[in-house]
Amino acid sequence: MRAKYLRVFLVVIIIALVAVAPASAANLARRGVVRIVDFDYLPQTATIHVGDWIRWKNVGAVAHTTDSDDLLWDAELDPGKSFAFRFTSAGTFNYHCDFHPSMIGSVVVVP
Ligand SMILES: [Cu+2]
Repeated sequence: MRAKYLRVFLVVIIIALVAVAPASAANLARRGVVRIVDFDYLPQTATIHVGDWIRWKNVGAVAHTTDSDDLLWDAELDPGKSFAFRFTSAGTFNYHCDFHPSMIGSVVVVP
């Protein structure tokens, strides 16, 4: 009798895990964060999926920008500020800081 309940319990657990796992993976893929630390984008290359967002957060002490090389987005970020952009097509999207030409980064968007 006890073994039967254990089997039922295990089946319920397995069904629950199968149902929940894909949803959790999808939620995790929905956004990426690039921290701007004087004077770098971290990570310098961020990889996400089509439809995901990237949020740039300036955690440094001076103002920076995130400017798409292809003019897709353009944001100035004072210390403590953030900006998010949604990528709706696959490809590699390079960007830079208008104030500091040595600061460059890229977002790789995969299908
Ligand atoms: Cu900068």
